[in-house]
Amino acid sequence: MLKPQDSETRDARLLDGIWSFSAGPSPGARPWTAPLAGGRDAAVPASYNDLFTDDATRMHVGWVWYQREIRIPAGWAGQRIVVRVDAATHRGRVYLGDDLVAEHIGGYTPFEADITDLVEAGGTARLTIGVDNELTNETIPPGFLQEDENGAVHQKYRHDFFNYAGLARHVRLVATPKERVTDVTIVTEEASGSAATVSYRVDTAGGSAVRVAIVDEDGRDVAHGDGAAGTLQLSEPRLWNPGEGNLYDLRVELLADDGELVDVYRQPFGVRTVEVRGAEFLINGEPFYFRGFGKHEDSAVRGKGHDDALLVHDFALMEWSGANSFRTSHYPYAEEVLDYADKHGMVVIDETAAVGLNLGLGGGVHGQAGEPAFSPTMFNERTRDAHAQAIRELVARDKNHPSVVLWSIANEPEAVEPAARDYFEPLAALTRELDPTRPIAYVNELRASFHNDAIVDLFDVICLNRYYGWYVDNANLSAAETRLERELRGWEETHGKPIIIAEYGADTLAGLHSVHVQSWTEEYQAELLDMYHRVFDRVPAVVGEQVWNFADFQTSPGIIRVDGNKKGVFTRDRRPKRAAHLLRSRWATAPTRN
Ligand code: GCB
Repeated sequence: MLKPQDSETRDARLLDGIWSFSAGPSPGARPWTAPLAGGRDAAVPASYNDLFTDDATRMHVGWVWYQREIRIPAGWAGQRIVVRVDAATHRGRVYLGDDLVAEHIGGYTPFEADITDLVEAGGTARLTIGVDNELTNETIPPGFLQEDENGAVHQKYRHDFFNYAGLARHVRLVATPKERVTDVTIVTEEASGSAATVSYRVDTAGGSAVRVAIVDEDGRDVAHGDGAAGTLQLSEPRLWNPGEGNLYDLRVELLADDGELVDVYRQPFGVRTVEVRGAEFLINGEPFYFRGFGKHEDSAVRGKGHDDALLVHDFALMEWSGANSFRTSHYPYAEEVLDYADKHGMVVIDETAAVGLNLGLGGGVHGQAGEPAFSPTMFNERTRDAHAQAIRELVARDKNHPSVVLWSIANEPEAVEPAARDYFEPLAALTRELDPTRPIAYVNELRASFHNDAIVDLFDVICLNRYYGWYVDNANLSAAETRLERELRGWEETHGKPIIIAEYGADTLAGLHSVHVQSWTEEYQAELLDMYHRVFDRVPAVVGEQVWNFADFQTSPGIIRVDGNKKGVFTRDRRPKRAAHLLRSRWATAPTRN
């Protein structure tokens, strides 16, 4: 799905702002057929949960409704007109007037509703978007409903971040020609300092001829081609590299028989290759070492609401700390985040929302698994179908981003049960089929180790989340160091693949200090990270370290979290803890690549 853009033939208008909002009416009440009863104001984009003061809205389970008037510009007559929703978490329905025009399941990928035949240029219409936040064992991510003593129903889930919901990203009104570019796929190969091959494929609606050109950053056309698919040669390309966000546009033009311009779309791309060779991760043929963070889309008031100011600031802090990469833990982030990563040469591990497919973990903490995770009554074929769809939509959305170098198809699933293999084998194969150019991974948790992980051989890179010194050997860093090194050497010897430590860290209360070895203090977090770094430097197969987490973030309430997870090296309002300075002294002096 192409990201909307303005061009000579296209127009995209943000519908951000204040919408009328109501939590609660079920679809049976048909709330879209009239102005929302009892509607109050809500901001888009933002999760709705923290906008208000009442717990009923914050902890609401089920449908909420957003509504506003839209006006179709008079100049859009004859165009194809759609409403584009960047994300509706976790299920969205779009109504124009009384008509259902789109439905989508999956909370972090975009969808659109074609309203061409329902609107008139210059006219107005009532737009209502219903959003359902319910999670079941057949959704991605999964969750379950629990009824309490008083009959009240609560949403429960096994992932460690608050179930923020609503319209947290942009909504747009978009006009394109009816004959149009519908998709663009770009693959760069054999990149070297002196030449690159750029293969492209353009999908279209209508029979117009396709003409393409590669446009460099100075706006010059540097290569041309004709036809819906082909290969272009680029001499002396400026490679996209970690720390060097060199980008080109593929300008795609559709031409009528008489040569008239029917549609124009500019697809940004970077020239780079990615490869796993032995225990190395190569970008443009050179070993790359990941330094950075697991992140969240999370901030006060907005919840998961996309915010350009926060985006710019988070990247500034990552660059300050010397990070060259991050993981979109634990769901696809807003498209603007990946655009910015492309432009700033930030390397991305792109993850689906498949988090919590594990009965032995609750919010990152080990519990007792009483029943198998992958079974007809728990995570089953329908869960896998939803997971496959999440992978399809992620790859379709993000395939052209040079920053994305690795797909992570799940975080911490149950990986010891034999049934996990039946579940993951087709998903790994699907990911490779959808994108043969990037390596794939799943992110592993402690209980599946190098000797009993039943799925790791399906993947190219070993991504490990490890909490020695926190959940295991808390306040005993020397025991933690021994265990960590022993385990990493086990992975190295058994599998011979590159290892990225995708999470390591400690909860830390900003402002808490001690001269003693005391968990939760700023000193302990810094010492723990320092210990991990010593071990990483001794194990050659370790090709990356991503600290958990970039910043403190909100979780569901519970006895192991104090107003959320405090493993951030920055606080939720982005002030550095002591560990941030430690990372800066380790990372900011290292070369961007190694
Ligand atoms: C994990 C999870 C992450 C949690 C983290 C923790 O392993 O992947 O989502 O937040 O542990 O802090 O417990």
